[in-house]
Amino acid sequence: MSEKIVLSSGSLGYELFDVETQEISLHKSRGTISYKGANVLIGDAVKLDERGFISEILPRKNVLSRPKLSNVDFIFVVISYKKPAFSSYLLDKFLTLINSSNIKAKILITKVDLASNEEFENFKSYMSYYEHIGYDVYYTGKNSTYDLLKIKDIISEKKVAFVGQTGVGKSTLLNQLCPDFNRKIDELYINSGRGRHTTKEVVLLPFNGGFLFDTPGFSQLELKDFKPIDLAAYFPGIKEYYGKCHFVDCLHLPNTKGCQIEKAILSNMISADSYKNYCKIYEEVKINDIWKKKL
Ligand SMILES: Nc1nc2c(ncn2[C@@H]2O[C@H](COP(=O)(O)OP(=O)(O)OP(=O)(O)O)[C@@H](O)[C@H]2O)c(=O)[nH]1
Ligand SMILES: [Mg+2]
Ligand SMILES: [Zn+2]
Repeated sequence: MSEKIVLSSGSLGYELFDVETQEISLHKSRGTISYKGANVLIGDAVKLDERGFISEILPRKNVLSRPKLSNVDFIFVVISYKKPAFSSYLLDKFLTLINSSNIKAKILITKVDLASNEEFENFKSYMSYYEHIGYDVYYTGKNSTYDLLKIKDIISEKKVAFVGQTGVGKSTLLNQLCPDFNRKIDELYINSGRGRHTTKEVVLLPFNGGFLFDTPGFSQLELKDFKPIDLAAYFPGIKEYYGKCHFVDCLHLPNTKGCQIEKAILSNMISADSYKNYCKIYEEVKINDIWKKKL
């Protein structure tokens, strides 16, 4: 029997896509099946038994822990220029999480139509730092195609996930790429500080010989399983210096003797903004770690 890819999950079972016939069908799993401790994930390749039950999860190429999905070729971290306001802190945090899963990330800035020409030019030059440290940056917005065609080109025949804060326009972008997706989109609601998610579950959409993941946005992102000492190994721009400081247990905090990071900031190789984010996220990870040890 040919391989099937898990597109979505619901009360009736899993929607599976047959790679050979391109047909979609609904199947349940026989009992609880798992691979390396995780049950069926959207993106998994699975096998069916003779009665049509999912009986095996094939080895995964990778897994992203939040949102939970598997087997991506790369991930677009989606951040809006405005509404919600661009935050390099969130961007750095998300890139760190993806780097720790050993998945390639690209950056996608939405809603650039809300910037004046001058603001857009300034913003692009701010984002050139991220290009400099190895991330491709793409722009989209309403009323113009911006980088939409380039995006269409690089996602063809690939498995690509769009992840990011709620309301940044992930589902809108998927509809721009393919109106037939008919993804539900909504205004961003802020009720007592918490965003309301329009997309509720991870789904995989077949597209141009590949697949696209639409994912629910988050309102808060925690790096739960990180050790403070390891943060630098995954942090964008800083990871390249990991292990190069004078002391092997260097935490790269301000005024640390022999720290290469400080030197790199002085020579503009690491941005001061990103370093501020590193210090802030370091404190969060440290507090999380202390709580974990107490539990
Ligand atoms: N001006 C402008 N508005 C946009 C753009 N993209 C999306 N929006 C608006 O932003 C709001 C949220 O869009 P969604 O596509 O639902 O956002 P999402 O990221 O899928 O949100 P969740 O599903 O909750 O994670 C909607 O009102 C969209 O019309 C854009 O490029 N420019
Ligand atoms: Mg959505
Ligand atoms: Zn250091």
